[in-house]
Amino acid sequence: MMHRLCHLGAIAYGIIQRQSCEIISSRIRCKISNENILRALSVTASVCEKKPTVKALRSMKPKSTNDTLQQFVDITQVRTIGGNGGDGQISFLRLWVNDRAGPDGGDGGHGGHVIFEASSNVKDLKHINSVIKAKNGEKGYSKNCFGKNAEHNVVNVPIGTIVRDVSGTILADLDKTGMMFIAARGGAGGHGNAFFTSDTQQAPEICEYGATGEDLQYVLETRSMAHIGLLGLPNAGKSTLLRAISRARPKVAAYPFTTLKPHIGMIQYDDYEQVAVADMPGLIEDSHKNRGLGITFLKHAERCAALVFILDITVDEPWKALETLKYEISQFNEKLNERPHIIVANKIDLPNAEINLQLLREHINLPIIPISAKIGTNISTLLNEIRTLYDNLKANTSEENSELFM
Ligand SMILES: Nc1nc2c(ncn2[C@@H]2O[C@H](COP(=O)(O)OP(=O)(O)OP(=O)(O)O)[C@@H](O)[C@H]2O)c(=O)[nH]1
Ligand SMILES: [Mg+2]
Repeated sequence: MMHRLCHLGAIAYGIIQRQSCEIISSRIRCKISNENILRALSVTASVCEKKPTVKALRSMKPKSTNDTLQQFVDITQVRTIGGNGGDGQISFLRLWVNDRAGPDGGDGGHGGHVIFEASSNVKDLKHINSVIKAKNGEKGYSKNCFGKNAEHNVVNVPIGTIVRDVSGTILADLDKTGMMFIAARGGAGGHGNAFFTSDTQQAPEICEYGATGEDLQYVLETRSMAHIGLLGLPNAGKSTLLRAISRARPKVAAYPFTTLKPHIGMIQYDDYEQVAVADMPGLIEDSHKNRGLGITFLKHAERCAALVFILDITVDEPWKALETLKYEISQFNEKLNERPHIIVANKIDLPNAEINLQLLREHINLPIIPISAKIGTNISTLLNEIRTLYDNLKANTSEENSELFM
């Protein structure tokens, strides 16, 4: 009995001890956790002082080996034809009690208009056909039946599309979602003979043809193309770089003017921000005088909010390439030189790149990012620089020049 009581006492003592232990340990835990929270808070405070860095995402999906055929279309000429109006009808009603019951020819329906509407669903003009037609109105019928009006042909264009006539005069600037421009009016439907009935003319045998729709030509131009434009002499490695940083597949080859039309790629960052980068055709000396591929693609550069100059570091005196690029764009539009930009020295994986890079650094007193677009050296630094440039642009974009940021 005594033995059992002792045993119970020991158990009770054990329980009490364990509980007190738990209380003590929970107190200690509480203290520790409080300390931890304080430490965590101080860490977060110190982290918050620094700007959080965003990383460019690397797509896990394997990239296609085929070249992208679709190019970015930022300017296009288009012919718009409105629908013709339906013809009126000549008809006389015959009833079994009255076989001369009077004229009953109905009017034709109106032809449809061709309308351009600004929409955020489209980003470029590649879906725009060279000829856009609207449907014709239906003809009138007997028994005073009017023909059906044709539906308008509404074509979506990107926000910020400028509509010009062929002589270059600006006719419309569709800079808000839903803004519309009637490019070609449809013809009105013709009247049927019932319309012409009068006191003096009780059985008119006349009707009208539907009017023909307008047939007009326009030049459509998007105002913004990409956030960042890649500029460089032919063969500098612009297309290779776009392939390296995005899923775009512009053609790459070791001969000049491989790229003839611009390509757009998107860089995706881990905070879901997307930065559009445009690969332009190569620029050469006297491009502003329409040499080489001419001023068309200098116009592409105009539609980018910031520029990245890509220099081939393996050529002799690479700083001359930068001078040429800057001279050409300033000759075309002086304001282009004031655009924020980054200078990139490409092909550092090749021999004598290091020496040329040092020489370039001596000649140009600006930050230069050495990369190899082909094997991927230093691409992440460039992507971070692009993101910083983009963030600064976004923060400094006023309402007036916000169109480049659409
Ligand atoms: N070794 C090496 N070769 C590169 C690098 N970047 C590009 N190239 C090569 O340079 C050649 C031209 O590259 P592209 O990307 O077509 O040059 P581009 O500037 O787009 O040329 P254009 O479209 O003609 O103006 C190709 O043979 C590429 O393989 C690089 O970082 N290292
Ligand atoms: Mg190219």
